[in-house]
Amino acid sequence: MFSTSVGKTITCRAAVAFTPQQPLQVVDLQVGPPQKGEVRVRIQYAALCHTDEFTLSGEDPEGKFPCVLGHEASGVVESIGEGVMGIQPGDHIVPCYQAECFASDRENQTCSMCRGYEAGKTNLCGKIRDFTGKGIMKNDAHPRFSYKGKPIYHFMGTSTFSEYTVLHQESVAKIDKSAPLDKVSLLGCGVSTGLGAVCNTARVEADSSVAVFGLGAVGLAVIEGAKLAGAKTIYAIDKNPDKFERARAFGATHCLNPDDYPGRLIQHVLVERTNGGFDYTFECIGNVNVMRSALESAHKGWGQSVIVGVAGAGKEISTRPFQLVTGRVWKGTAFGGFKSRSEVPELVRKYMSKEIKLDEYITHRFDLEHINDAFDLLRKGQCIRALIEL
Ligand code: NAD
Ligand code: AHE
Ligand code: ZN
Repeated sequence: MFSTSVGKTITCRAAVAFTPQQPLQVVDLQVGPPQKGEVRVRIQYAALCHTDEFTLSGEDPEGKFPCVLGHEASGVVESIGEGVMGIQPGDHIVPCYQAECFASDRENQTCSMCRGYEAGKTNLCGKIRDFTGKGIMKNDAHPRFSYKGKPIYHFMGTSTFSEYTVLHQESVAKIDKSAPLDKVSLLGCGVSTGLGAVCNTARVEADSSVAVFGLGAVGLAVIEGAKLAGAKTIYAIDKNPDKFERARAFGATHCLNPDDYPGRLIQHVLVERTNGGFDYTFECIGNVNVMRSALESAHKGWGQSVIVGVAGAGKEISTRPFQLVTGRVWKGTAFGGFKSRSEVPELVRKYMSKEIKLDEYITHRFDLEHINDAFDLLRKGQCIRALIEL
């Protein structure tokens, strides 16, 4: 199907972020062939996550421009480089910004975080992270993208707002070919993150009480996960009341807008209303003040608060240490603690057997030429997941 392009540079349409805070430009981009350990993929669908908008805003200290954004997607393998194990042209895949390395041969050793005892402690992989953070590939420390002869950087090791992208094999989760590629693209970030924050990071138990701050796709997935875990009470908190109907449909038992309590700290309102606070709270916004509210809404003695949202450059969290001395636990999560390449295929299976939702998160669809309209909707809080069809 792709035989004519193998080993050659492909020219394709891609949305390039040339400078922060400016609309993406859809241009003809050159995508080089995959080198050793790399996989070139025809991206089929890419959703917008708040992290794409956050990076475009210039707030991410790691943001490197010009770049191709996008990290929540699905596609089909076009070609593979030398030494790639277990992935073939034609395979259906989900790119994984959070990599995972496997020991497949002597040359391809696992990193210390994916190996042995440590592997049970974290889903973070150290194999390619230094390179993906710099927007380049590990093999030669250069990007595979170029425009008018100048390099264009990768983003989060994925860069999915392009018809073709090149991934490290450590960032490729091979999935069931019968899964609908539009829906399962969401498992590359937001939905997996929210579900995993509940079941892996917090380990919410049946009958517990949960508060979710921020009702985008990530917050909704936390609600879905909390309902699946059997939580008795699920508070959904957002400043945009348009988000409440969907939150209730996902399983929220109470919805609350902090703006309805002027002059009061929302944690005080919540602690009062729940007779002491929640067993588990989740911040799904990226606002350090809300992170504090979420921590201080957790119950004295045992309440856990999980930071999921990504805060801008220079932002710091604070609370009175007494909040922790008196038993609250403050945690964070990346990709919901899931080991990407091993566990994304299992999440796909759960979707196929109707154990988890995906369709309900997709509110809009655009072609690549209209990707800036999707960014506008996200900024205005009018979409959950907008899918770009490539
Ligand atoms: P989103 O923009 O769709 O949703 C954010 C929600 O927060 C919106 O509904 C908005 O109205 C609400 N909100 C904003 N300010 C608020 C405030 N002060 N009080 C209450 N509600 C407020 O975003 P998303 O795609 O769901 O992502 C959520 C966050 O999670 C982002 O920060 C994103 O970068 C981060 N994220 C983290 C991970 C991870 O692995 N840790 C993965 C995916 C996304
Ligand atoms: N680069 C930023 C932080 C960005 C960040 O925290 N990213 C999340 C994923 S957001 C997905 O939508 C994450 O999982 N980070 C772990 C990692 O290894 O990147 C900064 O502040 O420097
Ligand atoms: Zn994301």
